[in-house]
Amino acid sequence: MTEITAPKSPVTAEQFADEIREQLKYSQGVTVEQATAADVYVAASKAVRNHLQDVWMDTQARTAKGETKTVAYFSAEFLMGKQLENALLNAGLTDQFDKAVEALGFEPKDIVDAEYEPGLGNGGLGRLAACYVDSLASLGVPAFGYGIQYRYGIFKQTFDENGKQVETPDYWLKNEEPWGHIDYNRDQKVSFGGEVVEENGKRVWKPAWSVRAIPVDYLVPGYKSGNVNTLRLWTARAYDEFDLLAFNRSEYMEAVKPQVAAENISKILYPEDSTKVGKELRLEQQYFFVSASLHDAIRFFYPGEDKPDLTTFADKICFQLNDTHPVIGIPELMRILIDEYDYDWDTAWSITTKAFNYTCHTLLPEALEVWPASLIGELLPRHLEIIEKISDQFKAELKGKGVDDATINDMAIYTGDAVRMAYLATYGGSYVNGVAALHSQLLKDMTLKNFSDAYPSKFTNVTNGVTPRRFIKLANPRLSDLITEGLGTDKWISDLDLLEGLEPLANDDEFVKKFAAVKQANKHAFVGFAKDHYGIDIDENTMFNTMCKRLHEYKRQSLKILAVISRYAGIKNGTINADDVLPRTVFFGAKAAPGYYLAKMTIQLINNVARVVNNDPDVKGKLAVHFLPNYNIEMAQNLIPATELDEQISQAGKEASGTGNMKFALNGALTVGTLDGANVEIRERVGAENFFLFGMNVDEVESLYATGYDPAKYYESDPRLKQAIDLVAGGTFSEGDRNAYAPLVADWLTKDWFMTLADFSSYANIQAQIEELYTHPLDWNRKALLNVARSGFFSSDRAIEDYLKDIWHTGPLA
Ligand code: B1H
Repeated sequence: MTEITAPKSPVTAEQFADEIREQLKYSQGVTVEQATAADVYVAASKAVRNHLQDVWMDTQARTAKGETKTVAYFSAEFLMGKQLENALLNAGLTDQFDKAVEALGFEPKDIVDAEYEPGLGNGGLGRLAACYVDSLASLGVPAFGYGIQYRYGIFKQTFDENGKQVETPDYWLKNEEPWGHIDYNRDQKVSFGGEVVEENGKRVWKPAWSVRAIPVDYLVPGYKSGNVNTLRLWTARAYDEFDLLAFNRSEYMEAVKPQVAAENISKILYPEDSTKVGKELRLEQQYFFVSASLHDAIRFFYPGEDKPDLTTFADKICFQLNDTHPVIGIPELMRILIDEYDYDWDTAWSITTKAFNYTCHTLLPEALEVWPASLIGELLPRHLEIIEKISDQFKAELKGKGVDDATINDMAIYTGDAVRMAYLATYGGSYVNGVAALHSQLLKDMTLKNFSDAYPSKFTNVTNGVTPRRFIKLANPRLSDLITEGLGTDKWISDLDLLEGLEPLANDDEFVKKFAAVKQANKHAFVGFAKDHYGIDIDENTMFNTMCKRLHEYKRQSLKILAVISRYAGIKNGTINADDVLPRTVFFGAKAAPGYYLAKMTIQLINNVARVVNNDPDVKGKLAVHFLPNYNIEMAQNLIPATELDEQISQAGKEASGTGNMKFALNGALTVGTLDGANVEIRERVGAENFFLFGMNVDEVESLYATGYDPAKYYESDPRLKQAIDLVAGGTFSEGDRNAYAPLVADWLTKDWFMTLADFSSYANIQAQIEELYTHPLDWNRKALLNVARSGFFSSDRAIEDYLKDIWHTGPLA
């Protein structure tokens, strides 16, 4: 038995400085005098890692005993953000670091900033995975994150001289990356292609090619928890086996093709958010990391055993499927159990269904992955056989439940030419959850209705959450200090419900003024950040109004920009009295999928509205618009604390949850939003009077679709809207070119699938209410403070507690 060892004893700043010097010398080979900030960053990171190492190994040893069920979070994306500052915080080394670095002659901030942000995710789904591994470690739960170490993360976004998005590759590993531990000795072989043959009455897969999956381990330190978990990201390498036959024929390029293909598997993150990709390489990626991870889990819990008793496997570990991307894991575990460990079908099925659970993150039908059977058959022929058998078994089971044939047909996992991954996940696992109350309800009522009717007890909800460590403590030190002062403790960092204790202080004008001063200081700091990073000048005495998230039609950046244009036009033509206008600075941050035509055109429009508005003396001091390039975690950490008004304006029923909405509320912004995703719960908790609600609800949207939606009607009936669209169509934002935005305008007027025009009036009307409140700073800040006090529920610690209780049925290590 491994004894539990105490975390390594804390160091002094002097010792920590010595450790950094040591790293500079032995790993960088530079003196302190020669060292750059980048050197010190690497050295300090390695020193911090060394401090975490004992606890990490101890956590693994305790985890491996298998006495407490482990959670494995399977996700194609982990959008971690910069590591150093977070590791320091969670390890309790921030003060020592600051002093040590200063003693070496550097600014702590410069060292932290020297880190290159890993962008191994698209947006909310990837960031959620990162918040969840942080909370699992902080709660002391034994857990692994399993995913892919892409060579290229989400693309870097810039804008060309016409305001169009330009994507450049994000080669984040170009310099030394001190966090990932590459472990060549824990590799796994992942095979593809070939055929299935019958041998001695058994189906035997004879793959055509294999790749080597090598784990790169990232330490996930819990916040002062004495636990360090593992995020294991796989990288693909070729085996150096050549196709000798081809080689002998001197077809060298042919011979090395499989090697090239192998390394491609982990080369790039697909930049599509909320749409299915349907590409062969994507399926290869999914199978690659899931197969390696399942084998890794078996090896971890049954080390060195040839014939382990895997009937207890699901008591040792459970696999959370982060959307459909890892769902191929279900037939893969079946294959492993049957083909590699000789279990019969029923035993394998019983283990598999116990081991898996599935989180759905969408309602958009186009986002639910459906793979062509021909593709699966070519790449994973044995899996296709298993999927067919699962599908047949499922049909029989439904028949036994008395489900009619038409419904059974609608529910088919395998349709004959396609495999529906969401259906496979729902049938093949124990629980299915949506990511906000409304979303989970809509899954049951619509997207997965037949499944919920047949298996009601499988369905549950876990409302998303965000980690207070990164998104309050690190992002907003001023607010953090004020919260600690108000509560008289900093325990809120790991128990966010304590924020409720701030509620009485909303009646204390002095405290509210301090809160307002924090916001003002954050705005001031952001003005500096924006000057440094983007070279722009911002007036800090304007309302900071932000919309940052992926660019998607359903999220309706169009609605925001049309309202901005309408405001601009109103000031210009005198329908709005310039003296009555509340000065605002509107920030956008958003990446569009490179192939998403209308989204990219929307970016171009916003940039050109910004160009026109910001250069027009008539609106100077009243309205400014900035599209900040390359929205990422670092920008979020700077922009969110400075924001006063947050936009969550998706069409009701389309945003599964949103997590930005939670980050803004927790940082004291007020929200203008629709009844969509987690907005519904945010509003319930912070109070309707502290939330700017507008627009149609889900039922209204549905009935408008049903009666036939005609966007042109709304264009004709609200002169503000008509004027805004006419300006776009008339070339105001394209130097007179009336064609520049024709596709966008045509879409608004004839299709407008997400009903931007229908919600415009309601959205424009609520602005008066927003501005009226803003002219009473004490009232505004009181409401903002109540948003903070009442948003503790949106901690990812609470979300993980929900998963533990309702889905995983496990808890912290003993
Ligand atoms: C979310 C995705 C997503 N939902 C496909 N679905 C992807 C789908 O690479 N792909 O193919 C990538 C991502 N992402 C988001 O998940 C939802 O839109 C948000 O509402 C939600 O807050 C977030 C986390 O649950």
